[in-house]
Amino acid sequence: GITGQDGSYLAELLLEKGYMVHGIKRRSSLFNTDRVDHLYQDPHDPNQRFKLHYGDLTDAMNLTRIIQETQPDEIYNLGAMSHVAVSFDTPEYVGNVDGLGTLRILEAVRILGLEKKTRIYQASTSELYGGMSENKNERGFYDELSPFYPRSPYGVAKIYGFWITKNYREAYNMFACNGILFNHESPRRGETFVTRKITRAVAKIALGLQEKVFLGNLEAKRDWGHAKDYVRMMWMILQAEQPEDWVIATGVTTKVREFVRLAFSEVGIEVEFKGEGVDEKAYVKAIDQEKYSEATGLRYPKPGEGNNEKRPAKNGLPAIGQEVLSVDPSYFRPTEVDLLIGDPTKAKEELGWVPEYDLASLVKDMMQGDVLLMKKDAFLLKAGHEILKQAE
Ligand code: NAP
Ligand code: F7E
Repeated sequence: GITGQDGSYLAELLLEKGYMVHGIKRRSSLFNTDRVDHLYQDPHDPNQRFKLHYGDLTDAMNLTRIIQETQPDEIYNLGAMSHVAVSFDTPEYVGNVDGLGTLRILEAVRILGLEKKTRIYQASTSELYGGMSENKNERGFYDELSPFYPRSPYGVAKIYGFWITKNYREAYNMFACNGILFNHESPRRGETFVTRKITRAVAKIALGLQEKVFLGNLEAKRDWGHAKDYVRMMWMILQAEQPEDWVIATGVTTKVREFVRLAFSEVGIEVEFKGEGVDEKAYVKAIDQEKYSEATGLRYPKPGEGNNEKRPAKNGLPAIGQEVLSVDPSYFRPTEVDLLIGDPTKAKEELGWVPEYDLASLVKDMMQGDVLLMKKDAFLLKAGHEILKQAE
């Protein structure tokens, strides 16, 4: 999973700590290493400390060979088809990669006789809880003892990964741990997860590159942290004295609707929501011109100069009254996880984990990243070039 969001941050962290990092990338018809290209090292460099191998979690022989060749001290299994909604479309594949893929790594380590040498981190997930309210602890959170009730093929596959990791720890005395991580985001988050979809769209709307965004369930609540904080904890889990399972979360839960509001606010745009259910929409209520200019580098026209009037905003700056969000039921899931909130007390008290980001600083970081990214598009368009139409 080195080419993914977490894999890229973890690779940076391990390199900083002096590790030799081996990662597995999948063969793809396009380059798929954008997130780690800045870490690339020439294989002819005698001091190479970052190396990518072709492989796949569905290929046991390939995994076994790579583990044999590299003899790792630590394995972080971050590889997965990680999109919950897509898992309803590709359930068998998800079972194979996210479930059996975990077994393939554990079994390879065992077959190669590396049980005592190699520590294993398994990327488990808050999706295991399924948001069942009766399963929260007495303080209203999910913790390491809360029962599981997965609500998607992704969650069901990951529960196999969780239990097979625990089983290999108990059966073969392996240092194999689950990190039960709640949602974590960043400027490198996959573009179709809700936070990144929002920050990309809001940046485009602010720059006049897009008129509105369509989302699904605005009522869903998630416990969102920053991926940088969470990969640090992955490393700490493998440095612990005993192999155990750990919940990593912020302990704060927020609705998707509120995330939208916060993202717009970062570029000085106040939005108001009107209507209910599938008819709910968001409109621009006010624009703080100073904040807008500071965030986008564009001057917002004064009243009377045109842009403050209600008008179709296509390829123009956002206007007061502009409809910037609609609900599209095609983004609803067959079964939804309504609310997630985690209790990271064990991680904080026993491993001394202290997250650096809260929700406000996470949204700021993501918005800054996406405004910068979309400004490149605006620049290209202005110069007469085409820009990619990447949306879902
Ligand atoms: P991500 O950005 O989707 O990255 C997933 C990684 O897995 C990518 O490198 C991907 O490769 C790789 N992968 C997918 N299928 C594979 C296969 N068949 N064989 C080998 N590699 C494969 O996910 P993330 O957000 O970094 O999350 C990392 C892990 O934590 C995942 O296991 C995820 O399920 C889990 N998790 C994530 C969160 C979260 O909020 N981010 C929370 C809890 C748990 P490509 O780049 O080629 O697609
Ligand atoms: O959805 C709602 C959606 O896709 C969050 C993965 O990293 O975290 C992630 O799974 C919520 C859901 O993440 C849209 O219905 C509304 O309630 O960003 P998401 P997720 O499903 O929580 C867990 C912990 C993982 O382990 C996973 O790997 O937002 N939502 N409208 C939407 N979601 C998406 N994607 N797109 C929408 O338009």
